[in-house]
Amino acid sequence: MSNFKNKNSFNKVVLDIKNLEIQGATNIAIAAVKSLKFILSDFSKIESKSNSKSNSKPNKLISELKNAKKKLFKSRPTEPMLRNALNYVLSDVDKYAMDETDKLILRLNHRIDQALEIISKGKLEISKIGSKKIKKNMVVFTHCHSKSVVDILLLAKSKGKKFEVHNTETRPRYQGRKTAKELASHGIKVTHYVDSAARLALKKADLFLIGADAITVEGKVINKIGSELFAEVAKRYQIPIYVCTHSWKFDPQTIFGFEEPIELRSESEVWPDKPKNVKIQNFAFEQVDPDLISGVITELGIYKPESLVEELKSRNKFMF
Ligand code: RUB
Repeated sequence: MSNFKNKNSFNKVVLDIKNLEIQGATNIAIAAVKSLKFILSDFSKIESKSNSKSNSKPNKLISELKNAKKKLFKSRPTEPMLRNALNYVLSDVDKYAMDETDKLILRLNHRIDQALEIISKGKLEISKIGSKKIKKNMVVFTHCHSKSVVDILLLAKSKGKKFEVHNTETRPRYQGRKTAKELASHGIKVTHYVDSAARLALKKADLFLIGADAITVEGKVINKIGSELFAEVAKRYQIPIYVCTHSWKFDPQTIFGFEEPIELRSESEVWPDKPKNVKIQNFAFEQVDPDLISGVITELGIYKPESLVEELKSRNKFMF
């Protein structure tokens, strides 16, 4: 076991994802993909220690990676981007079972770097496209903490655009505070509202930007609880609603009838010392009806939810 020096670092990432220390679909996918490097680095050290010219076969490494993938999948089962990113790296790993371990390590390190590059280029593209939607003196409403949304706003600010943001605190975990802090620290004017004041926040808004955790084959978007409620209010005030997301949030399993699960978190997050006979339902996410969505801003361009799925089938073949 002492050979596996990075195992704790890997397990920490799994735990941090589980406990929301690492949150937001894109951050989760990046952390998950990077965590595979800990395992590769352990095996690389073992290979160089054994110093053999026997060209060892990578069976043990492959089974360790499959195990790691399972653990990461389970750490946040409601995150298709995490699954897609890990599948991008590992989907054909069995093909290399007859190869040498060090060659597979090289190949996988390269594949991880490619996945990270796709994600980071995608983020940049989403920011570029999204920032064009922000016009002078606009009030932009957002909910929870989406790095995709934050990056759009930061890019717009860096281009010299003058606008302000209204955001909601996002009980029970207050991810909205993270958004408010990040934006304010870059000089963006932010007004922070409790969730139940979202109508007031939206009334004065010109644009509603949210992130996404998952996109289903029916074009439904799954995002933080409250998203559909606020989208319905926004619709009433005729405020355009854009979902900002990398295309890797699409869940190909939904094609085969799999229902995207909605994360049900612990009661204690909402009310730690609640009376025994009070039941709490703490859903973390909800589906947003495609009819409420003006467009989905992705790295591939802006799409209506239904047409995005068609585009993905031809562009992201590895998912299908
Ligand atoms: C975060 C959340 C974000 C999406 C998209 O929820 O709902 O809007 O994950 O984020 P949680 P990003 O805090 O429970 O993970 O745009 O960063 O991928």
